[in-house]
Amino acid sequence: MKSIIVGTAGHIDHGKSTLIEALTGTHPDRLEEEKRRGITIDLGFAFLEESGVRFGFVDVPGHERFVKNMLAGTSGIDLVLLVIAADEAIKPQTREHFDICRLLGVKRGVIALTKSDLVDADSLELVRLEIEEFVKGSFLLNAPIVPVSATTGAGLSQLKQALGLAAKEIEGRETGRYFRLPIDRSFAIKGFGTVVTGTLISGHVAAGEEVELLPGEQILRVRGVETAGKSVRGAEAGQRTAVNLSGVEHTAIRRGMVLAAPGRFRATRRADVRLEMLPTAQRLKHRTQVHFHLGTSETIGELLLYGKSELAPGEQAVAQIRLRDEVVAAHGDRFIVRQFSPVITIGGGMVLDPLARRATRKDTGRMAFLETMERGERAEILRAIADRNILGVRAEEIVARTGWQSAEIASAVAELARAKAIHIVSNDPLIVLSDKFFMDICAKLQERIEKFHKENPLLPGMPREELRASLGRRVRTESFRTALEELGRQKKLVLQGELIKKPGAEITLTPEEARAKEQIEQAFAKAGLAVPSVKEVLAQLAMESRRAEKILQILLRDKVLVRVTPELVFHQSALERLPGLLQKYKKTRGERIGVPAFKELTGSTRKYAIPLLEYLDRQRLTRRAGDERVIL
Ligand SMILES: Nc1nc2c(ncn2[C@@H]2O[C@H](COP(=O)(O)OP(=O)(O)O)[C@@H](O)[C@H]2O)c(=O)[nH]1
Ligand SMILES: [Mg+2]
Repeated sequence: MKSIIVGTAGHIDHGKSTLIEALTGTHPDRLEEEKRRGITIDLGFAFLEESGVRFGFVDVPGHERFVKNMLAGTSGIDLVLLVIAADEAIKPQTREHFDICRLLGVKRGVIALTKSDLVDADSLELVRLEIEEFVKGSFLLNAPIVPVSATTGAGLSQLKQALGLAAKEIEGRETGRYFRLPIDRSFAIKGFGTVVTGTLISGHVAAGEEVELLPGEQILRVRGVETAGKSVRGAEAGQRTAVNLSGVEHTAIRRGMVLAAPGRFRATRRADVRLEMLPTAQRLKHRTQVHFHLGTSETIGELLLYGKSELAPGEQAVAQIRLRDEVVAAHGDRFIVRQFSPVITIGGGMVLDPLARRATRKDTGRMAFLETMERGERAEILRAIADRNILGVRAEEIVARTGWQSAEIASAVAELARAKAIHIVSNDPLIVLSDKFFMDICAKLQERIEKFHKENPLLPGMPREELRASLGRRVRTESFRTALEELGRQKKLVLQGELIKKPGAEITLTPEEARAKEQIEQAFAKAGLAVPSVKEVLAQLAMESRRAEKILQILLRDKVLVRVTPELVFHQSALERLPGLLQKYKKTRGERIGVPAFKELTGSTRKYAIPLLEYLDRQRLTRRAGDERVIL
């Protein structure tokens, strides 16, 4: 069954609350003060099943002092029931409520011409004409105008029929979207604990699920769900919903907060918006303070105009709103702005970027970006987001900016990756990087390697970590890794374990260096196991020590020489003899060998015997056992 939220609208005393009671049997005024004074102050609720539709009614106050409560109720509605008393016709809050519905993007409505029992047929016809003129060119252009009387019951069945027909034409909400419930009430029920209510504007919620309370990012568990006063397993978009929560005091939750699917929405103090001024508003200057209403929340904000000093009545512009308090805003959300003082509705609009950056003159790409956010296809939007994020964009940021589902993100990512407009630098979690930043990284990596070879002709390549560090923090490790792999695949760089080098980069020695290399090798080869110190060998070369040290490094890297201790280096041919000697010893004299026997076997002194035995232990050719070694 379809669920539709109907909001009343209209001037005070035009019969909104009475009409809701006549339609549903429930009088929506619930506060003591409302009953005493006979006026609606806050939102009231009632339910009706009619023509195969579940209607949830939100009755709003008509009094000009309580428009802010009206706004909290109207933000989630599918259909407006505009109430106009036949004996009074159009009054100030008829206009203001109508403007608000238009600015909030309400698409359909039914007009009830109430108190029809108080006027004659000619007057009724006159008011009808006045109303037709009033709604000309608006979303209510073809809305049915139904004369009714709550007193006599006249017209009520026609009104129900008109509501049923309008409901059929309303597109069902997408229940597959992320759950979001802007909260309008929070209270405690004995034996149940905290209950919050609101209009479920997207997705669905069920008992047992985890939800996030925003602002504040608190994760809570749903104990139970009610709609239309009945306990249900779950509720979906388009239903008035009460949620019983555990783990939170009802006093910690206020109207304006939001229950949402965990991790999908973010609270913000700054948003870029499309702003529309009412024709009746005054000129709006850059940096004007306003009251800002979005969802059920209300706060104070400052409007910054981009490239304009003021906005004329009836004009539209892209602007930034800076808020005093955090609100939960998503792409496409509607909002209302009211003049700071006296408080009247002056305009409204739509959120384009809920996570807007601080407005700066330097940011020349912002207008084009917001244009894309407003009108672009998904892939264009994702590309625009990626192009403004040098670090790359994570999936959760895409969701917070756009509200897209995983499959929608995946298809936009796939399309852009195929076109090489973005690169997927990590799959889990998903991180994408714009091609322009990716290419920058590739160019930098090649440049750094080029420079490294130039400055270090005797080193085979640059250690990976050193290369990573040279890029700084503006490059994610994931981006570095992906760019490096790509350059490797394209054979622009060679990845050799922990070393990165240019293809064909060979260490070229000058004749002098080649001679030095030969000398070093010979010195160790001749020495056998009684090697001289490294210092001594290098000192004999006619070359400064830094360069000589590098040549030694080449010999060590090529495993011509082997470093046994920091001070002791042996020629590989000398060490190669040891396993054979040990095996022979084992055969003739047993598997155990002491230090003196080892000295004798190898013809070395104690100075060398101990480091060599430790080296053999490390090589697992021997194992220490007390003062002796076991030959393995
Ligand atoms: N004669 C007559 N009076 C009505 C009708 N509907 C409402 N009223 C009266 O108008 C007054 C205001 O109604 P109410 O529903 O509180 O108006 P609201 O402020 O728009 O909610 C009350 O005294 C109602 O009894 C109607 O159809 N006929
Ligand atoms: Mg009322």
